[in-house]
Amino acid sequence: MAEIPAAPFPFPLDRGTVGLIVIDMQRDFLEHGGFGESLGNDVTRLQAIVPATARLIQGFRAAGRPVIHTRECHRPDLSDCPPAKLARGRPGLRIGDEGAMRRILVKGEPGAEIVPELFPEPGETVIDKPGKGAFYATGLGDVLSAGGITQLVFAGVTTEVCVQTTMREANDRGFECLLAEDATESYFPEFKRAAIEMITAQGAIVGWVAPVDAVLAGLGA
Ligand code: C5J
Repeated sequence: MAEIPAAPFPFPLDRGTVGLIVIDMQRDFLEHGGFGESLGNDVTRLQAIVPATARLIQGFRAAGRPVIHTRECHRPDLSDCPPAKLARGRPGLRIGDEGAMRRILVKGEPGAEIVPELFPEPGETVIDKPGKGAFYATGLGDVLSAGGITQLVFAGVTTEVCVQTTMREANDRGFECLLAEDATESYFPEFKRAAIEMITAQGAIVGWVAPVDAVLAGLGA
């Protein structure tokens, strides 16, 4: 056990049961010309966390702890995309439509893939998720229990949508959750700030927040 400096109070990192979950670091959200940018977002904000996220991933690999990646994407026939989700967004730029990186958020298309800098290594789990939360309609819960994981460090995008939703799902399932604050980002700085406040309020009501360096030091990486 290593106690790492965190907000709202130190996090008791268990090197034997902790895993890393990297949420939706996909080309369509991060790269110029992708879905995120086509909606008017500044993707450079998200690109800026790639180096810190890469260091975090390397630290978990070096410590021999699991790295789990997620991708928000749907089957080509969109049968796993509820009509209420499909109808959202800008007409012509919706899930399944043809975008600059082929069909938007469809499994197997270039835009749905993880950015090359953070690409999963062979043997690492990749969870394709139809929702914002990574537990909904996926095998994530089974993967974590099979791996004996009880603590999750979170990285990825966007802080207030898929990261926070998954953190809340994990918290409700009994996992101790810590968000790596410089390895997560939002298109909206005020939303990231607010999400971190929501997560850590009331004595870590959803979980803890700490910088990547503190997590790496705790891992002994
Ligand atoms: C969004 C995500 N924002 N990964 N997806 O639609 O946060």
